[in-house]
Amino acid sequence: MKLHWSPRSPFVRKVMVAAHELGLADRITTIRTVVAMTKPARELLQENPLGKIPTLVLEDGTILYDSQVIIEYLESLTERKLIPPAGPARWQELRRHALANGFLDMLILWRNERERTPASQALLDAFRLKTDAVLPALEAEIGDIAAGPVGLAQITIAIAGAYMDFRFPDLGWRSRCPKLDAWQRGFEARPSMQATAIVDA
Ligand SMILES: N[C@@H](CCC(=O)N[C@@H](CS)C(=O)NCC(=O)O)C(=O)O
Repeated sequence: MKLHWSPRSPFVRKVMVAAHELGLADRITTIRTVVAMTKPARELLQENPLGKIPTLVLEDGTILYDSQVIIEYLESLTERKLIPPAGPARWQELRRHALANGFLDMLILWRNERERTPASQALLDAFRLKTDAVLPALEAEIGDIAAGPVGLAQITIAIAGAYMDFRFPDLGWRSRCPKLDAWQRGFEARPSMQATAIVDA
């Protein structure tokens, strides 16, 4: 299978970390695809009309996006699960994933906005206010989250943490969230994270 990929994309990294955790990384061929919200990649639009990466192309031509759908597909190829199949644990995992994933979406919008001239101060303020709500929420929950197996939520939280280090060092999230910081350090030592480090290339 082929994955539209970039070394800087946190959502691509999320998929690749999941693929490593599931033991499937060597079945994925990466295709370097350059995307930007202001410059849609025209060739990619034919496979994913949203023009976003990650986009996965299967051997039979089936196309899958977005990152959660791709991860659920990868999961279907293995016994190992990243999302509990049923019950309260499933809803908890999906809700925690939605928190981290929505946060990541917002960080990307924030980065775009702060590079725009003139930026909307109302949007910048709203992004900061939401970040000031999300970080304590993650800090409060990380103990319970860490007590469970590695899954979709843990992977996405770690990707959001690494993305903040990469694009928002000024947020100082690690000193604001000591429990999250300690957990992140442990998670970053996993081979799946080591094999997928973000490269600014
Ligand atoms: N919800 C999507 C988000 C993917 C996304 O935002 N990807 C960014 C790169 S990290 C992208 O392709 N941006 C180009 C664009 O929005 O036009 C997912 O989970 O896969």
